[in-house]
Amino acid sequence: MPSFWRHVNQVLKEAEIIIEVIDARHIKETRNLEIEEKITKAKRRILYVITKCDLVNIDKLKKEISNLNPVVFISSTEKLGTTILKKKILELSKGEKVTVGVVGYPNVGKSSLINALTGRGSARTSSESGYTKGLQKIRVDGKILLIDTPGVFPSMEKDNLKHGKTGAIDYSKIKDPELVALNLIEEQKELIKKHYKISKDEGDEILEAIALKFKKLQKGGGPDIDAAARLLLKHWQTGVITGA
Ligand SMILES: Nc1nc2c(ncn2[C@@H]2O[C@H](COP(=O)(O)OP(=O)(O)OP(=O)(O)O)[C@@H](O)[C@H]2O)c(=O)[nH]1
Ligand SMILES: [Mg+2]
Repeated sequence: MPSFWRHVNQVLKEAEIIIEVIDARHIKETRNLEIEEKITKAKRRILYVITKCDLVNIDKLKKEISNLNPVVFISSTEKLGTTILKKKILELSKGEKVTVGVVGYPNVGKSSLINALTGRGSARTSSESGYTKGLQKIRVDGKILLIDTPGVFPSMEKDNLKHGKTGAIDYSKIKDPELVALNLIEEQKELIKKHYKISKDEGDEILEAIALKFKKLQKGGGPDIDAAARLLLKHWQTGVITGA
């Protein structure tokens, strides 16, 4: 069994409530239905936490996902929603002491969420995906104990496009940045054009304009599309481009 499933199974054993952390910019893509099924089978309570809400229009988002329940909206960087989340956890535990597992795709913001809850840098974070390696237990207060976990994909999922877009695969490690970047541009065209102040409409023209803007040039002086694509993915993954 791959080690990440061992971790997930361990957390399912120890925690009464499981928080599934989901990226507000990629709700569908960062929901892990396989883990959700395991949570249900283990008869654990699931609590959906939508994070990175500082990067989206929250009112629009709330309308889009009225189907997730119970759900809490968070921004770890701006420490928004943390009090509501603690309240929700205690509501689910009926005020009793509780252990809460924090699971989700790589790089969605699990460790940052834990730090926002404790108010300390207790869980180590990084913009690099796959940063958290083992389980780490972190106490929030007398009642709530959290378990940080390494990010997991559904076991059969090999979707490089999606993983590159969501940051589950780090921008520095994406094999075909141009393809992933073009896909992201198709999905977020207006946001990206606005961010870089580009008026072009075609994906390849937009990448070219980014290359010129940031002086990503080949030896001959032409635009380095590969480098521009990687830069766009870096900006997207690290939250430089915001739709809030
Ligand atoms: N804008 C914004 N960025 C965030 C937020 N939460 C996390 N991030 C960023 O997302 C990246 C990943 O955060 P982590 O907390 O390390 O994510 P993780 O899910 O623990 O990642 P792994 O351990 O690698 O699976 C970091 O660059 C964080 O700064 C948030 O609420 N808003
Ligand atoms: Mg982590």
